[in-house]
Amino acid sequence: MIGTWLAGADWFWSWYNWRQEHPDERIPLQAFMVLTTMLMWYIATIGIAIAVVGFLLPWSLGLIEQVNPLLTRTLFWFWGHPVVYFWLMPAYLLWYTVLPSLAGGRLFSDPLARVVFVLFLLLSTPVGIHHQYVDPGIAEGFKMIAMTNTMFLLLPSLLTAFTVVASMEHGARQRGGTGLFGWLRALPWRNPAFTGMTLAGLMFAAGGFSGMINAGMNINYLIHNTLWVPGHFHLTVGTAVALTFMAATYWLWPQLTNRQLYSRPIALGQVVLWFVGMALMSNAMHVMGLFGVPRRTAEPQYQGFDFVASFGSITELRIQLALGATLLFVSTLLFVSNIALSSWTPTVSGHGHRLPEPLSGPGDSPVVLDNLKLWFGIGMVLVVLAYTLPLASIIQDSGLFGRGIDPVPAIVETPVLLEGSPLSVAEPLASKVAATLSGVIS
Ligand SMILES: [Cu+2]
Repeated sequence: MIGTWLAGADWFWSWYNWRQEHPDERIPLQAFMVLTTMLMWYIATIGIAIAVVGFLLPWSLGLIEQVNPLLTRTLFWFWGHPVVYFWLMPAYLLWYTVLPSLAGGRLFSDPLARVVFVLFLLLSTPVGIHHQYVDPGIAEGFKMIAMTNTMFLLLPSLLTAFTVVASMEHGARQRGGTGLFGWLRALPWRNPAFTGMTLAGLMFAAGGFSGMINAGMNINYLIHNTLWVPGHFHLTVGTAVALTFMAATYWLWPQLTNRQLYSRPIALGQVVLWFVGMALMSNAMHVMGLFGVPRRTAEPQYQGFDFVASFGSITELRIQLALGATLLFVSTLLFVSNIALSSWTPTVSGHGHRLPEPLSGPGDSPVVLDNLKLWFGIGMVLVVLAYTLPLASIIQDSGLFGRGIDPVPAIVETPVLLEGSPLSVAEPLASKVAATLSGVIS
């Protein structure tokens, strides 16, 4: 993490020097995206730095006797949500600045892209408590605030979907595409970099929908700690980010090395295989999660997963998951070997790719968008608003180093009120869901 801080310091130093020579110019879009991403990261890492340096390291060195688990969890999730934006924002950078040009067009709107990155800087961090909806010891109201902030985060993602698709449509029409949807056929689907990034963006939309379920405070209880959650992040980080980076490698590699790609058809097959494999794997994970299959537990030691629902049996879903994972593994091998073999292809010059100017340039947006100090300040204020009271009440309840209230599973040891009640935890959730479903269907 200190490495990332230093890398960021280097980029800010470059920006500062550039600013001295260009006092009145707008920050180039890609540099703006890098700088806002790093500002977001500086805010986000405060939480994990305090957790590790202040509590976990002293604890592991024997300097303190115990930590307050709720406090360190909260500091962890302070960082644990925005860390996903540390991966996602570079993918967004590629979708905004490289994808339109691969599609044969130009970015639809530079100002909208800046607004999106500012929104990510502001809203990524004050939402971490949405990972703690079932943590005892945090008042419901604070969870509600985290949920509201999280729902606002949908805005930059929806803006991105609009801007990127509009840019692609512009590109397709430049290439002779016509009709309401007919322009889709005019896109360069044989280009692995284009197809990979586009499929990644498509899967990110699906990930956004399952993310809304995760973020909803009431509906989260249905999927919390089930296989649904890994299903969700295989769409976001596992595809939106990973597939975009692989696709971008196919674009960047020839420019960095002046060598051709070893095989473009293999590259194209690789990105499609990733998409298909992930569609199977994450679909199976989502559905299994809905039926209560836990995450992090390979073989649940209790019964109830052998029913047949409208989606098929758990065994079928497991086969689907395994098939998807196998395709992903093959896809990974194809990617790595294709890039490795590209180290020996003949060198060719003329690979440099200049990105075209946006249709609506930075001049169309207010200068205040480039005021990084202002956005950083507002971001800090939002974090203080979102976290001061929850952290204060956690510390007030059990102290900086107190063990805190007992964790939830204690309730299983004393099932006084649960005997025979419909909420009995002695019976697996899945059979409850199955029973409810069959009741609904019949
Ligand atoms: Cu999150």
